[in-house]
Amino acid sequence: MAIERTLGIIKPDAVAAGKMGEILSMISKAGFKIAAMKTAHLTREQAAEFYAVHAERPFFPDLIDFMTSGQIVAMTLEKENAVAAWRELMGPTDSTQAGPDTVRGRFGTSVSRNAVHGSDSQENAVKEILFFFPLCKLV
Ligand code: FUP
Repeated sequence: MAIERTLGIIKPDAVAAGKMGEILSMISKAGFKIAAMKTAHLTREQAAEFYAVHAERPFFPDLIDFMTSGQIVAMTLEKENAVAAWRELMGPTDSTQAGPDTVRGRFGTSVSRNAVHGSDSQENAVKEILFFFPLCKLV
Protein backbone atom coordinates (compact mmCIF):
# COMPACT_ATOMS: atom_id res chain seq x y z
CA MET A 1 0.00 0.00 0.00
CA ALA A 2 1.30 3.46 -0.86
CA ILE A 3 2.49 5.99 1.69
CA GLU A 4 -0.16 8.70 2.11
CA ARG A 5 -0.27 12.09 3.78
CA THR A 6 -3.08 13.61 5.78
CA LEU A 7 -3.61 16.86 7.66
CA GLY A 8 -4.03 16.64 11.41
CA ILE A 9 -4.89 19.51 13.75
CA ILE A 10 -4.65 19.54 17.53
CA LYS A 11 -7.52 21.92 18.34
CA PRO A 12 -7.59 24.78 20.89
CA ASP A 13 -9.31 22.71 23.61
CA ALA A 14 -6.55 20.08 23.65
CA VAL A 15 -3.69 22.59 23.34
CA ALA A 16 -5.12 24.73 26.18
CA ALA A 17 -5.52 21.62 28.35
CA GLY A 18 -1.82 20.80 27.86
CA LYS A 19 -2.51 17.59 25.91
CA MET A 20 -0.27 18.30 22.90
CA GLY A 21 2.55 16.02 24.14
CA GLU A 22 0.26 13.09 24.88
CA ILE A 23 -1.44 13.40 21.50
CA LEU A 24 1.91 13.57 19.66
CA SER A 25 2.95 10.47 21.59
CA MET A 26 -0.18 8.59 20.45
CA ILE A 27 0.53 9.68 16.86
CA SER A 28 4.12 8.51 17.09
CA LYS A 29 3.24 5.17 18.71
CA ALA A 30 0.70 4.54 15.94
CA GLY A 31 3.54 4.71 13.42
CA PHE A 32 2.95 8.07 11.78
CA LYS A 33 5.86 10.20 10.65
CA ILE A 34 5.27 13.90 11.31
CA ALA A 35 6.47 15.37 8.02
CA ALA A 36 5.62 18.98 8.93
CA MET A 37 4.29 20.73 12.03
CA LYS A 38 3.49 24.28 13.14
CA THR A 39 1.60 26.11 15.83
CA ALA A 40 -0.80 28.85 14.77
CA HIS A 41 -3.61 31.05 16.07
CA LEU A 42 -6.14 31.21 13.22
CA THR A 43 -7.93 34.41 12.27
CA ARG A 44 -11.70 34.21 11.72
CA GLU A 45 -11.09 34.56 7.98
CA GLN A 46 -8.63 31.65 7.95
CA ALA A 47 -10.92 29.42 10.02
CA ALA A 48 -13.90 30.25 7.79
CA GLU A 49 -11.86 29.41 4.68
CA PHE A 50 -10.65 26.13 6.15
CA TYR A 51 -14.19 25.08 7.15
CA ALA A 52 -15.95 26.67 4.12
CA VAL A 53 -17.74 23.39 3.37
CA HIS A 54 -19.68 23.83 6.65
CA ALA A 55 -20.54 27.54 6.09
CA GLU A 56 -24.31 26.93 5.93
CA ARG A 57 -24.47 24.55 8.92
CA PRO A 58 -26.06 25.79 12.16
CA PHE A 59 -22.92 24.98 14.16
CA PHE A 60 -20.66 27.09 11.89
CA PRO A 61 -20.49 30.27 14.06
CA ASP A 62 -19.65 28.21 17.15
CA LEU A 63 -17.06 26.23 15.15
CA ILE A 64 -15.33 29.46 14.07
CA ASP A 65 -15.45 30.87 17.62
CA PHE A 66 -13.90 27.66 18.93
CA MET A 67 -11.21 27.25 16.28
CA THR A 68 -10.06 30.85 16.77
CA SER A 69 -10.18 30.70 20.58
CA GLY A 70 -6.52 29.73 21.03
CA GLN A 71 -3.43 28.07 19.62
CA ILE A 72 -3.67 25.04 17.36
CA VAL A 73 -1.03 22.62 16.09
CA ALA A 74 -1.21 21.70 12.40
CA MET A 75 0.62 18.59 11.22
CA THR A 76 1.25 16.69 8.02
CA LEU A 77 1.06 13.03 9.00
CA GLU A 78 2.62 10.35 6.84
CA LYS A 79 1.93 6.62 6.89
CA GLU A 80 0.49 3.86 4.74
CA ASN A 81 -3.23 4.57 4.40
CA ALA A 82 -2.75 7.76 6.48
CA VAL A 83 -6.19 9.33 5.91
CA ALA A 84 -8.12 6.32 7.22
CA ALA A 85 -5.50 5.46 9.85
CA TRP A 86 -5.60 8.96 11.40
CA ARG A 87 -9.41 9.02 11.37
CA GLU A 88 -9.41 5.66 13.16
CA LEU A 89 -6.95 6.94 15.78
CA MET A 90 -9.01 10.16 16.22
CA GLY A 91 -12.31 8.33 16.73
CA PRO A 92 -15.75 9.59 15.68
CA THR A 93 -16.64 13.31 15.51
CA ASP A 94 -18.71 13.10 18.70
CA SER A 95 -16.17 12.59 21.50
CA THR A 96 -18.83 11.09 23.77
CA GLN A 97 -19.15 8.20 21.28
CA ALA A 98 -15.38 7.70 20.91
CA GLY A 99 -13.51 4.72 22.36
CA PRO A 100 -10.98 4.99 25.18
CA ASP A 101 -8.04 4.26 22.86
CA THR A 102 -8.87 7.14 20.52
CA VAL A 103 -7.65 10.72 20.76
CA ARG A 104 -11.20 12.09 20.89
CA GLY A 105 -12.20 9.49 23.46
CA ARG A 106 -9.31 10.51 25.70
CA PHE A 107 -9.19 14.26 25.18
CA GLY A 108 -12.42 15.45 23.52
CA THR A 109 -15.46 16.44 25.56
CA SER A 110 -18.30 16.82 23.02
CA VAL A 111 -19.16 16.83 19.31
CA SER A 112 -17.78 20.34 18.89
CA ARG A 113 -14.90 20.27 21.42
CA ASN A 114 -13.33 17.16 19.96
CA ALA A 115 -9.59 17.77 20.37
CA VAL A 116 -8.41 16.98 16.84
CA HIS A 117 -9.16 17.30 13.15
CA GLY A 118 -8.30 14.95 10.29
CA SER A 119 -8.81 15.12 6.55
CA ASP A 120 -11.71 12.98 5.30
CA SER A 121 -10.28 12.01 1.88
CA GLN A 122 -6.99 12.05 -0.02
CA GLU A 123 -8.31 14.88 -2.19
CA ASN A 124 -9.12 17.03 0.85
CA ALA A 125 -5.83 16.04 2.51
CA VAL A 126 -3.88 17.60 -0.38
CA LYS A 127 -5.95 20.82 -0.14
CA GLU A 128 -5.72 21.00 3.67
CA ILE A 129 -1.96 20.32 3.77
CA LEU A 130 -1.40 23.10 1.25
CA PHE A 131 -3.60 25.43 3.35
CA PHE A 132 -1.16 25.18 6.27
CA PHE A 133 2.06 24.28 4.43
CA PRO A 134 1.90 26.11 1.11
CA LEU A 135 5.56 25.48 0.23
CA CYS A 136 5.26 21.76 0.93
CA LYS A 137 6.13 19.68 -2.10
CA LEU A 138 3.67 16.80 -2.31
CA VAL A 139 5.03 13.65 -3.91
P1 FUP B 1 -14.84 15.39 11.37
O1 FUP B 1 -14.50 15.08 9.94
O2 FUP B 1 -14.94 14.19 12.26
O3 FUP B 1 -13.95 16.47 11.97
O4 FUP B 1 -16.32 16.00 11.38
P2 FUP B 1 -17.08 17.01 10.39
O5 FUP B 1 -16.25 17.34 9.19
O6 FUP B 1 -18.44 16.47 10.16
O7 FUP B 1 -17.23 18.33 11.28
C1 FUP B 1 -16.19 19.26 11.38
C2 FUP B 1 -16.27 19.92 12.71
O8 FUP B 1 -17.51 20.60 12.86
C3 FUP B 1 -16.22 18.95 13.86
F1 FUP B 1 -14.96 18.59 14.17
C4 FUP B 1 -16.90 19.72 14.97
C5 FUP B 1 -17.93 20.55 14.22
N1 FUP B 1 -19.28 19.96 14.33
C6 FUP B 1 -20.13 20.44 15.31
O9 FUP B 1 -19.76 21.32 16.08
N2 FUP B 1 -21.39 19.89 15.39
C7 FUP B 1 -21.81 18.91 14.56
O10 FUP B 1 -22.96 18.46 14.69
C8 FUP B 1 -20.93 18.43 13.58
C9 FUP B 1 -19.68 18.97 13.48
